[in-house]
Amino acid sequence: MLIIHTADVHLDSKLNRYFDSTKAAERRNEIIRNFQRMVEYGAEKGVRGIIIAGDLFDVRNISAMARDAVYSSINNNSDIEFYYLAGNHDADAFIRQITDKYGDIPENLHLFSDTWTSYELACPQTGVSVVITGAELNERNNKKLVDSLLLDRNRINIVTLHGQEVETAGKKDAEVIPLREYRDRGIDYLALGHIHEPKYEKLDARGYYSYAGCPEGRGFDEVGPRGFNLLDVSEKGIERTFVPFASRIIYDVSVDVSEAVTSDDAIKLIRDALMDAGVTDRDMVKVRLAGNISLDALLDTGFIAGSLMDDYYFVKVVDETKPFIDYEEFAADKSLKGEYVRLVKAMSEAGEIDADEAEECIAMGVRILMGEEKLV
Ligand SMILES: [Mn+2]
Repeated sequence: MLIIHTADVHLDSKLNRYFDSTKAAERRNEIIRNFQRMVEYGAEKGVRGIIIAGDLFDVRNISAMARDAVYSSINNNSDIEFYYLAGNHDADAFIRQITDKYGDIPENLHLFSDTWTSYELACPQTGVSVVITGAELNERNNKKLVDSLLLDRNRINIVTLHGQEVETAGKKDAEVIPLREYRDRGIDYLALGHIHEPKYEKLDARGYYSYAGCPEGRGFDEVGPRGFNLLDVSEKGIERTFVPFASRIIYDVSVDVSEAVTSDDAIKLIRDALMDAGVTDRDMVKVRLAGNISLDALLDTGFIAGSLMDDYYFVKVVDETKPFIDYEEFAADKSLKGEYVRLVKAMSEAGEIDADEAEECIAMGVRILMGEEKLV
């Protein structure tokens, strides 16, 4: 029996940090489409249940588009049972809105509350069944909730929660999941939401815990493959496979541009590096310029990013290069530039500024003296 575990979809995310309004709207639609595609995938594969471990929506003001898309996905797939645990972003807006508009929630949509609720899900073909138990964490129930978790150890148990994993809980933490307290309770699979990076680890001798991660990366803190967990439940237990499913992947790539003297040299090096990293024209990438570059080099991050934007969905370029300074070269230089370099070097040697500051002063000062950089 197959079950999907997803979380942190964040439908209706603003996405205005990097994108203009057109691109942000396009990405929001892609996130909605990702959810629809996942349900279509589930229907095709004969998936029996979809667990949504919180943060299906990003904001309290749910768009009509996202609401109707989720409603239809659930309502049109009555062979799939949906287990929707509200996360810290969800509120109850979705349920209220679909009740207002459609009269009732679909029969195959199952909800949780701030105390434990269990649902049994069985596969008519194989006879395999699993118990899905979940509760929504908040400041009031968090300390005591685990004490009332009573599972039948003879059953296959999935527990779903939305919160930050910690080893042991501190005094007042809401929405934390103290893993130690969830061990040896008969959990086979702990289906978690909240952390956006996919993660799968051993919980105890019997079970595993996993964050499905957000299905589409939204910013440069959500790099790498994104998707959902596909659980294969059998008599032997639960086997988990991560299914990469994002329509675009976000990359963070460091490129050594030590050999570049012009922005165009750097662009060529970057293109090669991005090709090696497998970045496609659909993807988003943060390029970190690295290496030690000559003082004569002029790498304009704005120009570089602008050029690369033609070939990728979105590009951000950050300059993390260090200047390569050959002090010998300036030892006998009679120009103002030579004088300046010797002065900064003397200050560094006298301990008035540290080596990093000296490098920065020299790199900036030399460029200004050469008239190639404006004072900001
Ligand atoms: Mn989240």
